[in-house]
Amino acid sequence: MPALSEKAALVHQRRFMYNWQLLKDSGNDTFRSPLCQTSRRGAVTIGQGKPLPMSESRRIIHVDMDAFYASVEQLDNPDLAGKAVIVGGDPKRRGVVSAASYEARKFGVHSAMPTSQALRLCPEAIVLPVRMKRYVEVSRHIHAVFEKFTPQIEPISLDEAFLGVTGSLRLFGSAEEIGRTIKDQIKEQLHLVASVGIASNKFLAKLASDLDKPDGFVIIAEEDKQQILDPLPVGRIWGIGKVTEKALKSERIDTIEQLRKTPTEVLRRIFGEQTAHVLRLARGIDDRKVESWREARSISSEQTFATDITDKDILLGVLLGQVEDVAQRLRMNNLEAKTITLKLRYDDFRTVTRSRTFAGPTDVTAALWQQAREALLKWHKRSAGPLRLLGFGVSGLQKAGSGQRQLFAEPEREKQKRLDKAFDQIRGKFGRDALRRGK
Ligand code: DCP
Ligand code: MG
Repeated sequence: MPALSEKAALVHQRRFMYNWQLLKDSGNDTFRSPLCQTSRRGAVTIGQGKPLPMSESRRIIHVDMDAFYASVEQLDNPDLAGKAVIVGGDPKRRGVVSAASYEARKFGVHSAMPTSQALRLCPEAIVLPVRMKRYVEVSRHIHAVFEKFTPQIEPISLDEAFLGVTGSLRLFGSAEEIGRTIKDQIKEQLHLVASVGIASNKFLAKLASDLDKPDGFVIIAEEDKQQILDPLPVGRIWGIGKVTEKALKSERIDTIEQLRKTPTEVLRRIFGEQTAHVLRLARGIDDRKVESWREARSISSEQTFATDITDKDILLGVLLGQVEDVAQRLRMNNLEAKTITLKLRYDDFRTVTRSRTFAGPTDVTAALWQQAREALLKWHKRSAGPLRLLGFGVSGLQKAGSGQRQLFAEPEREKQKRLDKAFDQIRGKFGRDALRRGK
C-alpha cells in the first residue's frame, strides 16, 4: 500500500475507516477502492448504473461545503489561503471552534472543541470571529446555483442541502452531470469547494458527500450500497449517537454488517420501536422525501445528548435554544406556525410527542417559547425520565401576515416583533451563540 497522502490521512481521521485499500490514483487527486470507478473528470463512481425498481430510482444530491466558515474567511483574505484558520469564540472566554480549515484539522482541531485546546494543538492557527452575515450571504449565492437545476431544495444548514433531481434529469442529463456542474459552478463563481454525494435516498447521499471529503464527488449505486455500508461503524447511521454506540459495543456490534445480522430481539432491547427504521437504514433504505422550504410542512431542531438528561433546567436551556433557532428560521422564510411539537426520546428509544395548537399562527419567539416551556414542564411533572433526545418543531405553516392575531394584544405583539428583529440582527452579526434569552 503506498504511503497515504495528506488527503487520505484526513479521510482516515474522519472517524470512518474504509475497509478498502486506498489506492492513490496517479492521474488526479482521488482514491479508488475495488468498488470505485474513476469516471470522467475525476468523479469517484461507486458501482455502475443499471435499470432500477421505482423505489430505488430517485436521484438525490447532497451538497456540503468544505470547512465552510473557515473557507469563506480564506476567500475574503487571500493571505489566509493554505493556512491553519479557526473560526470560533475567544479562547479567553471559553469560546469553542465553529469551523477549522483542513490545514488546522491535520493537528486534530475540529468543530465544538474549546478554542484554547485547539490552540494548544495548533499554536500557529489564526483565530477569527464568526461573521454570520457574510456566511448567510455566501449561502444565498450557493442556493442560487442549486435553483438553476431544481426547485426541490431542502436546506439543512447554511452550507448543506439535499437536492431532489429526479424531475430534472430530462432537462439536464444524469444526476452525475448535474452534481458535477453544481460543484464546478460553485468553484468558478464563488471560488469555494463543495463536496457532493449522489444516491437514491437522503441517507446514502449524505453518506456519499462525506466519504471523500474534502473536494469529494461520490456516487453510490444501488447494487453496491450494502458493500459500502457493511464495514462502516454503526455510528454512521443517522440517530445513532455515542450512548447507543456504546450500548451496541457491549453487544459486540461495531459495524453496520454486524448490526443488520443481529437478531431483532437483541436490537429491540436497544432501539425499541425504532428497530425497523434503524434496520432499514442499515440496508440502505430510506424513503424520506426531499422537502423544500416552499412546501415545508414543518421546521424543527433536535439534539441527541452525549449522556442521558433528566434535569429540568438543563432540558429547558436546550429547548430554549431550539425554539430560538426554529423561530428565526420561520422569520427568515417569512412563515408563521399554528402548532408546536416537542419530541422526547427516552433512554430506551421510546419516543413521545407533545403538541399544542395556537388560535392564530405566529412567528414570535416569546409566544412559541411560552407554549414550549409549559408543555415541557407539564411532561416533566408527570413522566420525567432520562432523555436521550429532545426536539422542538413547528407545523401548520403559512405565509406571515395571513392569519389572525390573537396571541398578544397588538402593542405587545409589536414590542415582541421589535425584540425578535433586534435578536435576529445580533445573531446575524455575531453568530448563534452570541445571544440567548433568559429562561
Ligand atoms: N458549525 C458550528 N458549530 C459546529 C459545527 C458547525 O458553528 N459544532 C458551523 C461552522 C461550519 C458550518 O457550520 O463551517 C458547517 O458545518 P459542517 O459540519 O458542514 O462543517 P464544515 O463545513 O466546517 O466542514 P466539513 O463539512 O468540510 O467537514
Ligand atoms: Mg460543511
